[in-house]
Formats: sequence, C-alpha cells, structure tokens
Amino acid sequence: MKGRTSAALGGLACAAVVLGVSHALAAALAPLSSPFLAVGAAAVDATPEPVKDFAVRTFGERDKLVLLAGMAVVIATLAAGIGIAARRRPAVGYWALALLGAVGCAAALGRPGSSPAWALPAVVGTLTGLGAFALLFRPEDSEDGTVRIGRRRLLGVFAGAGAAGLAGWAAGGATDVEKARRDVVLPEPASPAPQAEGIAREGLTPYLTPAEDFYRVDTALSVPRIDPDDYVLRIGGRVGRPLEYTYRQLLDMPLIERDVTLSCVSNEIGGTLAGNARWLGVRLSDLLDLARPEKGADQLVSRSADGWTCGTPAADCRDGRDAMLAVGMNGRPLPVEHGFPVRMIVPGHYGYVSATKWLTEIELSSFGDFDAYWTRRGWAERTDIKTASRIDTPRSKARQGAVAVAGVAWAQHRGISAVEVQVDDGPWNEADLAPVTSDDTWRQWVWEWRAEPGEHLLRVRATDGEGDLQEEEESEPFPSGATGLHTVRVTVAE
Ligand SMILES: Nc1nc2c(c(=O)[nH]1)N[C@H]1C(S)=C(S)[C@@H](COP(=O)(O)O)O[C@H]1N2
Ligand SMILES: [Mo]
Repeated sequence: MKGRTSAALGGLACAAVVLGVSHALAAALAPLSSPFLAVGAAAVDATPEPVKDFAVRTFGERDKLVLLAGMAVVIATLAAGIGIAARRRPAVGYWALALLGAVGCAAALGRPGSSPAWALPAVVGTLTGLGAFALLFRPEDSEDGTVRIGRRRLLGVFAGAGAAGLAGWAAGGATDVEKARRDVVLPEPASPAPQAEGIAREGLTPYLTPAEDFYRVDTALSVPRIDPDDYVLRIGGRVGRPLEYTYRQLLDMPLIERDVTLSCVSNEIGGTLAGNARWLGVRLSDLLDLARPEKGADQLVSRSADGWTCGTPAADCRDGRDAMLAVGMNGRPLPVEHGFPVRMIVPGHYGYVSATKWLTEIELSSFGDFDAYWTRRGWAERTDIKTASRIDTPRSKARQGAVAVAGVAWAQHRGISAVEVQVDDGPWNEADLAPVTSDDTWRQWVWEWRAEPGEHLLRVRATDGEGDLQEEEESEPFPSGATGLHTVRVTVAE
C-alpha cells in the first residue's frame, strides 16, 4: 500500500471511530445527541427556504437520505485529507479531529431539548478517535519525516469502529418501538366514523389513503422513537389548570373516529402532499375544557419530542370541529413515521400549523408571544387551506371514445360542492362527486369525456362548500399555499 493511500485510510479509520463510538453512546443516551445527526439537523434548520424547497422538490421524500449521504461524503473527504496532511505533521491530525469533535459537540448542545449530557457522545467519541489517531500516526514509525501506518493497526482500528457501530445499532434496537406499537390494543371509538364509501376506479386516488402510501413531511432526520410506556403529554402555559396525561390515560378517555384529509402547505398544484385517513383520538376540546385556557391565549403551541414547534389558532381547536389528539390511523396505532404514539389533527388547517407528530407538549400562548418553527422561517402565521383539485387520470395518454377523467378535490372544513372539467378552451363540464360524510375530507370526482383524437389540455377547478370558486391565478406554495388550476396534456390515440 502506498504511503498516501494508507494515510488517507488512517484518517478515515479515525473518523469512523469518532462516528461509531459517538453514535453508539447516543443510541444509549438520546438518539438525537449523536453529533452526526445533530449536525444534520442543524443543517436542516439553517437551510434557507428556497434551497429546502428545491431539495424537497428534487429529492422528494428522500431529501433526508440525500442530506445524510452528502454529509458522509464530506466527512470522508475531510478525514482522508486530514490523514494525508498528518503524514508529515501529525499535530495537524490532532487539531483537525478536535475541531470536528467540537463542531459535533456544539451541534448536539444546540438541539432543542438538549441537556449538558448531550455533549458526552461527541466528547467521548472524539477522545477515542484521538486515541486511534495516536495509535496509527506514530512518529516512531516514520521514515524520512513521513509516518508509515502499520496495516495491522489500521485493520484493528477499522474493526474497533465497526464494533462500536454494531453496538450502537444493537442499543438502538433495544428500545424496539415497532414492537411496542404492535402490542398496543386500541379501544373501540365512543363515536365511530360515519361509514363512507369512495369510488374505486383505475388510476383514481382511493378515498382512504393506506398508511404506507400516506405522504410524509417533517424535519426529523431520524424518526423520534417514543416508548408508549414512558410517554407523557403536558398541557400548560396560560391555563387555569396544567395537566399531564400518560398514553394509557389518553386511551382510556372517550375516543372519536373521523375521516380527515391532511395536506401540506408546500404541495404544488397537482402534487401529492395530501392524504385522507381515518383518525382515532381524544377530542382536543375535552382536554382544553379541563385545562381552562385563559382569555387572550389565542395560540395553541404544540411541541414534538424532537423540538419542532407548531402554532394553531386556539379558537379553532374548540369551535366544535373534530380537532383531536390522534392515537390511531386507519384502524391501527399511528405509524412511527406519522407520529407514534400521539399526534394532533385539526381539520381545516395545513399540517405545519396543526398536525404535530410525536406530540409531547401543548402550551397555551398568544400569536404575539411566540413564533413557531415555520413561522420563524417566513411561512404564514395563520392561513386557511386553499381550495385544490387534481386530475389523477388520464395523466398523458388516452384512447378515443369514452374516457373517465377522475381525481380528488379538497377544501377541508369548508367541503367541496362542485368540480368542473374543461377541455381545451371549451365550456366547463360538471363532474359527478362521490358522497362524503363530512366537510373535512377530500372528494373524489369523475367526468365522462368523449375524447377526440389529438392533443388536448384538460383543466379542473373546484367550488368549496361556501360557494367560492378555486383561485385560478397561479402562485407558489410559499408563504401560504399554492393557487392555480391543475392542467394535464393528454394525447388521444385513434
Ligand atoms: N414533529 C413534527 N410534526 C410535524 C412536522 C414536523 O416537521 N415535525 N411537519 C408537519 C407538516 S409540515 C405536515 S404537512 C404534516 C405531515 O404529516 P404526515 O407526515 O403524517 O403526512 O406533519 C406536520 N407535523
Ligand atoms: Mo407541510
């Protein structure tokens, strides 16, 4: 092995030790104290809005994987470079490793909800990495002023890093949230969801979205894993009586079950960041009535286990709508990615101002006193859901003759009263609407088209339950939700 190659590998081995050891310790202590994840999370929080938007659009829901992979490449390149530089000047290696460790430590301490103990993984990991470095880059092994790294030692250090990584993986698995979730038995709802039947058609989005197909949007690089046995929800702030509930206590309250469509403010016209599920949960107003919010506490601030924050108009949580703390989704406990064990659902609001996953705290506050995560980044403090409609089928090709044009339309809590389809510059044609049991879900629609051969533009628009037509003028999702009409170009074959 050439001297430079083995030096680069030596640098990599030391970085692997730092990451392996710190990650293993973090798995045992608090997963989010891992310096690797903490740096990633800090990067997510600091990313300017346009870049985040770009990342979400380009990489879709794989944006987090891309970020972590990118970080791994950067760290590996740095580590190899440090190794090569340290061949002649080992002091460079010590300083560079210590500096990287300090960055990881600062990132971990900077996470919301961190404690001083969160420095431990980075500190111990870095010290172990420095030890590995001392073992590999030994002045006494140098010839003509360059260090030669022994192959055995190199393999030994890599093996040590691997063992630490494995230990971390095992420690992570020790709190097996998936198993705890499978063991949960959900009670029957005191108030079941009215039975709704959607339409089933090739290419048309089903009325209820299966959990595995439900869109996922959050800032969590690693999904918070909460043991339901340790779960506590705190309700406080400007209330007459602060309250605490365990998971069991929430399950023992009367539960409601409702179909509610959830949608993301960053959904583009025609996009897929919306889903409809049957949620089971505790009425939020039942809990708030017990806590007695003070007058003027107009914002309900909710916090997640990983420190994300959300601000919902408090009045909308108590005005009779089916706002709830959900524990079930489509008849099963909430999936871990969708907020297990408890999340918020408030019909009529975008997810970023209402749908806190991994919910741990509710604080009554005011809009004047507190800005939530996305509000701080320029998104609207309060906004109604924009009426939206989407063509699911056809998307590009059709055969001449009878073609079912179909899709979904939503305007949660106002409902959908009409959907119309236009072909090219022709008249607007009224589509058939599937029956729905509340104004809080999307509505499937179908329109039978006599398709003529050639290229055609199909356009859709909806009218909400208050009689207002969907906004035609195009605008970006930022800062309060996209507007415009979904248009599809279809080639009709003879
Ligand atoms: N803890 C936490 N909850 C969160 C978010 C988040 O980043 N962290 N994102 C919100 C946003 S922007 C949306 S659109 C919904 C998406 O919920 P889903 O992933 O279950 O579809 O969750 C909301 N709840
Ligand atoms: Mo969102």
